[in-house]
Amino acid sequence: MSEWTIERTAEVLLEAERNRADRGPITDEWPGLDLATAYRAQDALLARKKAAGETVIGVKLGLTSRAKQRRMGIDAPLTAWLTDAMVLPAGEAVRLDELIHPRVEPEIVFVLKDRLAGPGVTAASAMAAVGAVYGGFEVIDSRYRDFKFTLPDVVADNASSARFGIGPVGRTPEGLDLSLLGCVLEVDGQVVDTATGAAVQGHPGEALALAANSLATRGLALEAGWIVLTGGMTDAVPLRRGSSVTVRFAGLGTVSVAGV
Ligand code: 0L1
Ligand code: MG
Repeated sequence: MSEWTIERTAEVLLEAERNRADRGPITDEWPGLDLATAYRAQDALLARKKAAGETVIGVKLGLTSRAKQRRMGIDAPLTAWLTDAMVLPAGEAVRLDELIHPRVEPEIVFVLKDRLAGPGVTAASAMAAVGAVYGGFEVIDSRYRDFKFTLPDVVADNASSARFGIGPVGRTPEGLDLSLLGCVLEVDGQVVDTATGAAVQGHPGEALALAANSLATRGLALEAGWIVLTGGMTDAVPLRRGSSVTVRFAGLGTVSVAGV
């Protein structure tokens, strides 16, 4: 077995994604995988996706809510990349044979009208760069068995990214109190969870500022036109064949995703 490196980590995780084969945490085999190295592995994974034709269209935050942090046993947020291959057009079902063990979570989504570069970005300056706010969902699909990982593991795995969808209603942030923006999460018509935007770092604008400031430490910025998923508002629910997950947002419409 060859030595663990950044490039090998990226290749192993990409292969797990392509083959729909979960695995144990990389840190079990490479305790030296620290957070900074994991972000370099995430970038190496992105470079492979770009070489295969994918385009970066934004950024996602993960583990920004207490519900998510508690479930995953990790108390720090993280950032990862969104590419065009992850977009699930409205009404399109998720093919479960393309994924390992998908779970769905509600997200408050921003589309940026301006470039946003840290350091020193505050929630207020972050929100000034937002062109539109949407309700949406993320389908996560960790490449680690049973979603068991440490922070560096999940960072290297591009924060379990798989698919995401955006709802039908985009509104400018002016006049919206995002901390009070409610969502109701349903599985096959049954309510399973609820949250408000305050679940996401107190206000989703704080999550956006966190993304800009965190990218700045790597010499990167959020670009105008990019999509930002601010992080699961509730725990994620499994997506099963023949089943559908719906999120109803206050003032931002309803999004649904089915598993086939
Ligand atoms: O939005 C999120 O909190 C996604 C977190 C990604 C890690 C995971 O839950 O697998
Ligand atoms: Mg998410």
